[in-house]
Amino acid sequence: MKNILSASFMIEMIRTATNMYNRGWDERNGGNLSMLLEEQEVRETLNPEKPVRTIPTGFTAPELEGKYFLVTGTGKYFKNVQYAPEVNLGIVRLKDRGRQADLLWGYEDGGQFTSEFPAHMMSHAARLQVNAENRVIMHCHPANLLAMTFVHDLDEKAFTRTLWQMCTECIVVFPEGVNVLPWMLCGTNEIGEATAEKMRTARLVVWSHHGIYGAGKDLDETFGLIETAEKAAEIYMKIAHLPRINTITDAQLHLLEKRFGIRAREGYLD
Ligand code: 2HA
Ligand code: ZN
Repeated sequence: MKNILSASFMIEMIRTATNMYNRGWDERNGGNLSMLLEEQEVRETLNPEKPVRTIPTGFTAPELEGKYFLVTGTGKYFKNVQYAPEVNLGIVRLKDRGRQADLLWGYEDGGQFTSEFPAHMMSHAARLQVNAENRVIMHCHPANLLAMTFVHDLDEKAFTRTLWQMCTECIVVFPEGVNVLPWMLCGTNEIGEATAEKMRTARLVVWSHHGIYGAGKDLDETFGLIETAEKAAEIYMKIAHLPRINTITDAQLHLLEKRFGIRAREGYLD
């Protein structure tokens, strides 16, 4: 059997968690990351019929039964993932209509998956309905997006339009815009359900005064989505207190739609 640490999904996961830490998006145990794995790639590295232990999930997600996920651990620091992946990450397979997860590898100190497991799994289920290629859910605490939720209107259209106006390529990267949740208690099924609902119409969901969720087909795409939104928020925070004498107009945003063959979220442009 192939060494699991040399599997491409593991290498990519470790690199991404490390990049996220280095960006300052994941202080202490902040943030969490999950990726849907193919059964075949899992079987190349371990025997799924021999679970280490079984962990209750606290929710039901029948559509995810039998699916495999590589997930960061609760209380674990992204900073440390590269040094001890077998402690900070785990591979689970959901069973019993999603109510339980067999641990197949990892969390070697007796730990378990992230406290945001409900938000991750419910978001996976929602995104898979929209696009069967979506495999990654990423949560982190980028400073400028967070800062923006204290000073900007939280209306989704207004928030999205501001981000689109901050860098020319934003509308190309996330034409569906960003959805926004008000402050909610994290780690609960309620915030998981609310996030998944928002994931039906956009791959980015801001958690006010907390952070952001991103979804995508792979780790690169998802990282890039959050990176682009965070760059736009950074520019906003640099200029928000200054008189704005120029902007990217709606007419220019329409030109970008044409040039890149994308469609902005219905009703978001004049
Ligand atoms: O502690 O980011 O939302 C990890 C988190 C919770
Ligand atoms: Zn968080």
